[in-house]
Amino acid sequence: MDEYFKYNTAIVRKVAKSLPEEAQRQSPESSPVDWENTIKQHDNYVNILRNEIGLKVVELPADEELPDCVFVEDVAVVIGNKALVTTPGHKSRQGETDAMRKCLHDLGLNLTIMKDMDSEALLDGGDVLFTGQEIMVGVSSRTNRSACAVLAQTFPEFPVTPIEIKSGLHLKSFCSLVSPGVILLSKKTAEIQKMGENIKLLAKKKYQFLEVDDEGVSANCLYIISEKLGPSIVHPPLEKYPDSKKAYKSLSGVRLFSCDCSELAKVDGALTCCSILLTI
Ligand code: CIR
Repeated sequence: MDEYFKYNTAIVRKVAKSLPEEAQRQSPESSPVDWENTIKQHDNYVNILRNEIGLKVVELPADEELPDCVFVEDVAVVIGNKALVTTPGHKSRQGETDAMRKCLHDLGLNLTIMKDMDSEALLDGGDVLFTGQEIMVGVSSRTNRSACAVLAQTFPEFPVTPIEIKSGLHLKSFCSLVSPGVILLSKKTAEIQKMGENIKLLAKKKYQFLEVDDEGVSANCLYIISEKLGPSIVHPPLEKYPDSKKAYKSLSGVRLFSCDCSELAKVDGALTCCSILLTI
């Protein structure tokens, strides 16, 4: 199972200058995104992937017409040498796929384009939790059941398990993989707990669940096995999340990297959103 997480390349995309303004326009009540700090935090994220963990980083330029383009995770699902370019669930994000499609093609991945398979299918990669044995898919305001069928056709070697998302943006807004076979789950609210129970109930493979009584974002992390370091986890700063701190520290033989993504979190971004990890 480990082989699916032995990453050597990360695709990231620069933050568009239009992001803070667009975020403010869409939700004037939310706290404003600080542009300078966003860039600093994103640079640090890229630095951890490249210089600490030792991945090759392919950095796509921003497109000012696409304010959310930094969230590359949503536009492709990659497992091994196969890539599915999604049709993101929000219209404003669908233009982001062009650059990703070209990039994945240039890197030599075996491409499937979702809209060519089913024009009704909608999928944000933030709704996809690949465990190495199974593909869990959040059926959310961004992702529909047709997308589950396309995933099953594209990756027939893995069972696809739909999970209803009733609160928050995506499946990975409250959970992620912390090592093969171990899923970290927030249980902060009754709605989140219910979704977590569904994951446990519907999972087709056996997992260990680490449950934390912290915000969903604390459970969103990157699990990477690199040639340079072996297993590493990039997680949010844990001062505010004592339960998650305990959970991450309980994992043995893993290097932990704290990475602050608080500016992008104001627009529902988490750590997994900002990269696509490749084993090729
Ligand atoms: C959106 O609403 O699409 C963006 N503001 C946030 C996307 C975050 N992506 C992710 O969690 N995978």
